[in-house]
Amino acid sequence: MSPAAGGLDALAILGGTPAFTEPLHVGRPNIGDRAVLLRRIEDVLDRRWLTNGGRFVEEFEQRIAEMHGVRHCLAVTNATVGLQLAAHALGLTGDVIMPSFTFVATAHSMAWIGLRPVFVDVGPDTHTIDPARVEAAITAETSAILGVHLWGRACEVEALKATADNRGLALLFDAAHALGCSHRGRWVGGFGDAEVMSFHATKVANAAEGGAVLTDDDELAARMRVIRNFGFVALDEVVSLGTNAKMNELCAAMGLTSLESFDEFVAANQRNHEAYASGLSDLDGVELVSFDPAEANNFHYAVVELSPAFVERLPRDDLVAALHAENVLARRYFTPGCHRVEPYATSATALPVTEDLSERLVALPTGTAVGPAEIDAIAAIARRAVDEAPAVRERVQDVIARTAVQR
Ligand code: T4K
Repeated sequence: MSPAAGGLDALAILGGTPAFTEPLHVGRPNIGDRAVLLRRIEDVLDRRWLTNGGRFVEEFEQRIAEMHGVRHCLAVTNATVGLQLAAHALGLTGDVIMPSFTFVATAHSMAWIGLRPVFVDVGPDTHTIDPARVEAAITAETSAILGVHLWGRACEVEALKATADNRGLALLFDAAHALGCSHRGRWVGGFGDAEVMSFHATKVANAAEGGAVLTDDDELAARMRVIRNFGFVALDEVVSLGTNAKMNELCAAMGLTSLESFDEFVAANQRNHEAYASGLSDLDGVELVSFDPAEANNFHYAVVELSPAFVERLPRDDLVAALHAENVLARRYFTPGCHRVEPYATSATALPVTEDLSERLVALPTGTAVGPAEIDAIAAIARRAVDEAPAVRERVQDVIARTAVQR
C-alpha cells in the first residue's frame, strides 16, 4: 500500500487528509505461497485427516525442532495453552516469577491454571526480566521462573539458569517472539526446561492460530504429549489429567507454508528495520530498538523508544494519536505492564522500569505488508508531529475533553 496521493499536506489530526487510505496494522499477517497452501489444504481434505497427529502437524514439529536444534517440538493450539501445558507437565505450584513487561498472555496463562504470577522488573536496556530482581523475589512459594524473550531478544538465560538450579526452580521461557532467534550463538528453543513459541496470525511465521513447545527433556516431552491429548496413552486408555491442546492439520498446513517463506519474511523485516533506522535517524530522542548483529533475529518487532525529553515535548500517546489519524495503527506494546491490569492490579507493587518503558515505547508496522515507501511516510509524520507538538497536544486534549463531556 502506498501513501495517499499528494503526500502529507497537513497532519490529519490537525485537519489534513490521512496519509494512508487504508489502515497500516502492526501484526498484519505474512502470507506465504498461496498455491502451496491451497494444495496442502486439498491434501488434508482428500486424506480426511483433520487433526489428532496428522502428517502436516508432524512435519511442522520436525521443521521447528530441526530449525532450533532441539530434540522435541510439540505443536499446540496457541502459545498461551503451550505455556499451560509445560507448566502443568512440570508440576508447577504456587508462585511463578515473571516480567510484567510482556503481553498479558504470559501472566494469564499461569493464572488460568491456578498459579500466581509474581511480577518483577525488566532491565531498562534489555527489556527482559532482570535476574537480580528474580533472585530477590524468590520465596518458599516459588516453583518457577518464566522469562520472556521480548522482541526476540533472548533473556539473560545463563543468570536465570544459575538461579533456577541453585534454588531448585523450574525454568520456562515464553519465546512467543523468538522464532529463528539465537543467544550467544545457540538457537532459542533449547534453554531452560521448555520454551514456547507462538504461531499466531500476527507473528513472523504463522499457523493462523498456533504454538509450539520445545524441549530437550525426553520425559517432559513424553508427559506433555499425553497431557496435550486428554491424558490418553493408547486407545481408550487415560493415565492422567489432560487437556486438548492439539494443533489441527489446517493450521499446520498454514504453519508449514509460512515456515517455507520464513527467510523472505525476515528479509522484509530487516529491510524495514533499516528503513526505520534511516528514516528516523534525524529525530532527536527516537531510538529504534536494535538487535545484536552477532545473533540471529527475525526483526519482527519495529519498536521505537522515545527519550524522556521527547515525551516531555510530545507524549507518546499523542504521537500514537497523530499516527492513528493518518491510518498508521501504531501500538503501545506493552501498555500498561501486566501488574497494572486486572486481576493483578489490585495487589500490584510499583515496577519503575516497566512503568517508564510502558509510557515511552511505540510499535510500528512492519512485515511484508509494508515497505520503505510507507516507512518514509511514517517517519515524515513523526517528524511533522514533533515540529507541531504544541498543536498536536492541544488537539488531543480537546478530543479528550469533548469525549468526557459526551460521556
Ligand atoms: N507471549 C507473548 C510475549 C506474546 O506476545 C503473545 C502473543 C503470547 C504470549 C500468546 O501467544 P498466542 O497464545 O496468541 O499464540 C496480538 C496477538 O493477538 C498476540 O498473539 C500477540 N502476542 C500480541 C503481541 O499481539 P493484540 O490484541 O495486540 O492484536 P490483534 O490480535 O488484535 O492484532 C493486531 C493487528 O493485526 C490488528 O490491528 C489487526 C491485524 N490483524 C490481526 C489478525 C489476527 C490482521 O490484519 N489480520 C489478522 O488475522 O494481540
